[in-house]
Amino acid sequence: MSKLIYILNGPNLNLLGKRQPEIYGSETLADVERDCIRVASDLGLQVRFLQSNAEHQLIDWIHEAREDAAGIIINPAAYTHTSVAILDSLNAFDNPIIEVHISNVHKREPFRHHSYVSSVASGVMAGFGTQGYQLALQRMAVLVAAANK
Ligand code: CA2
Repeated sequence: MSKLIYILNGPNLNLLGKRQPEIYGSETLADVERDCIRVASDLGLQVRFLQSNAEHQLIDWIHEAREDAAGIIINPAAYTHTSVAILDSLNAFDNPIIEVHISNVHKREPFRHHSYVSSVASGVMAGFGTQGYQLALQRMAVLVAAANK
């Protein structure tokens, strides 16, 4: 049976493709979800693709992932830089975690340079646009296969 990967998206990412295309590109979150489902299926993975503007909802999904996910790919958006609560919930997840940022956060304002999530992530994608999600899935497939050897 194919392994399930949670792809979690934080606040305001529902606006993707609708505002600030110079930073985040013109693809909508629905486009990103469609691409992820296609790439995951080629890799023999299944995805549950979710977005919320609420910190508690993201935490509840991370807890849910403890029961049934082989990995988490997360773009915590602004919570990246603020949320010890999301870090704590990810610390309770035993399988691989990959952090994704569409923009290159290191080229932006200093407050975006620190991530609470990076300390628990196997890897971090930043600045690859929405393609970063597909690249993260490719890496996740390798990590999941290695964990099952
Ligand atoms: O580059 C990323 O993926 C970010 O996680 C995006 C967050 C930002 O706070 C992080 O520093 C970097 C912002 C997500 C908001 O997304 C929007 C998309 C289109 C229009 C407005 C907001």
